[in-house]
Amino acid sequence: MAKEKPNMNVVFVGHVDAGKSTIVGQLMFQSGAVSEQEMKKLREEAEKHGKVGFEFAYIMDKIKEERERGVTIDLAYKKIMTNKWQITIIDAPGHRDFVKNMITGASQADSAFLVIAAPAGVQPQTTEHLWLLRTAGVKNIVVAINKMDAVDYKEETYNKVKEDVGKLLQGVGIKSEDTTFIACSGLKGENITKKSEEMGWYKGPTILEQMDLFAAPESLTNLPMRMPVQDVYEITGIGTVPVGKVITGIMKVGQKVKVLPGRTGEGIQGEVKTIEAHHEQLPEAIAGDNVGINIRGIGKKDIARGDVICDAAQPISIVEEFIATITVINHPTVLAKGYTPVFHVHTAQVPCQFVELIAQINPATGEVIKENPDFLKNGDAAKVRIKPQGNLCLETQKDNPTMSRFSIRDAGITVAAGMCTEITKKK
Ligand SMILES: Nc1nc2c(ncn2[C@@H]2O[C@H](COP(=O)(O)OP(=O)(O)OP(=O)(O)O)[C@@H](O)[C@H]2O)c(=O)[nH]1
Ligand SMILES: [Mg+2]
Repeated sequence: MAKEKPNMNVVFVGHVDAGKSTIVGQLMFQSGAVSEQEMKKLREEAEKHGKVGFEFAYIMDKIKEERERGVTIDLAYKKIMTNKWQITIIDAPGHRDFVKNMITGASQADSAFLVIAAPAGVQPQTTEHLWLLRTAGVKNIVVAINKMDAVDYKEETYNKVKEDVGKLLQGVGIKSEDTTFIACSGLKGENITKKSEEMGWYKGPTILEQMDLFAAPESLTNLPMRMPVQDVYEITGIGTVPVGKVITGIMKVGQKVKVLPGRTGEGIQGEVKTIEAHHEQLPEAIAGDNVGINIRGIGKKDIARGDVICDAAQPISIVEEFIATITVINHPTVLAKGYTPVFHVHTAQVPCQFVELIAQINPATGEVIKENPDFLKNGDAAKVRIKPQGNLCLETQKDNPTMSRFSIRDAGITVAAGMCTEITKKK
């Protein structure tokens, strides 16, 4: 059997109407995943809705409301094989009302294309999405300057947009010189899978070529072992079986592990007896593997969803307090000190209180705008101090990025998202 190619998740983000879905749709069409016949049908449907030009976007936008309005609402996924990877493309919405879906997409991504329409240039969600990509820990970011056909394929316009985006990148700590910029037209299919003859001045990769140029996702196997518990089953003949994904490190049979915070908040120790995936017993599981395990010394009453199974030699901390960088996405009014929504961290859900709004920061540059603001509103980014109201396991962005991220939800909506930068351990 041929060796499977490694997977890489690539998200397309950017302001509404920048042409994300069109680029992805064109990529699928030119790669042969969509036939001429299907394309013709989509063109007819676009015409029917008075949305000529949206036919490529329709490959990604399948919901009725998306097609009628000509806007992406929810995430859409497509697989494509390149020389190096099996790529999962995630097409995110650009409209500000659907930012929470974009955040989910960003949280799943290894790499990203930030799409900007050349005629429009930098727009509000260009900045917001760039900041959210950084919050989600996405390091590989490439800028696609799209709709080049609408500016007569002029290098001058491309350079002007490139310069403006360069300033934004600098603000989030990315060097413009180290960043790839792609001049393309999703609608006309220029520099998507084929080198454009209209833009002889452009020497960089096409969108498809770029896929193979992305650096490999960081190996998470070198970090301490963490397995957030998704569910716990009781299986006859085996006993208690917590299931979930090993998100960092390596778990081995015989390894001493600690379950934190556990029912008591003290944690409880055990030893990995069996590891199973797809009805097969394994000697070990590595970061990315979904498994069910049995731990000697740990019964049904000791473990629940939200607990983290850790290497006993390097356990995760239960936090008394932590400092985080957050972006307010969708709060009905304003967010102030004392607010206590539910924090979703890995598989845990813990109410946490905002005890201090340390500073409002510029989402584009990270610079302090205001010390100790009285409140935060939608679109604001801030450094805040948080106190969990229960036992919460968390790590800093520096120690373990995947265990540092969280979203904040209240009454069914994602109010904010962020990452932990400093922790005070519980005694
Ligand atoms: N001229 C021109 N128009 C384009 C190009 N790419 C997309 N468009 C048009 O831009 C509009 C929006 O395209 P979409 O692909 O839906 O944009 P999007 O970024 O996915 O939008 P949202 O997902 O709603 O944020 C449509 O009318 C497209 O025809 C392009 O390369 N050139
Ligand atoms: Mg779209």
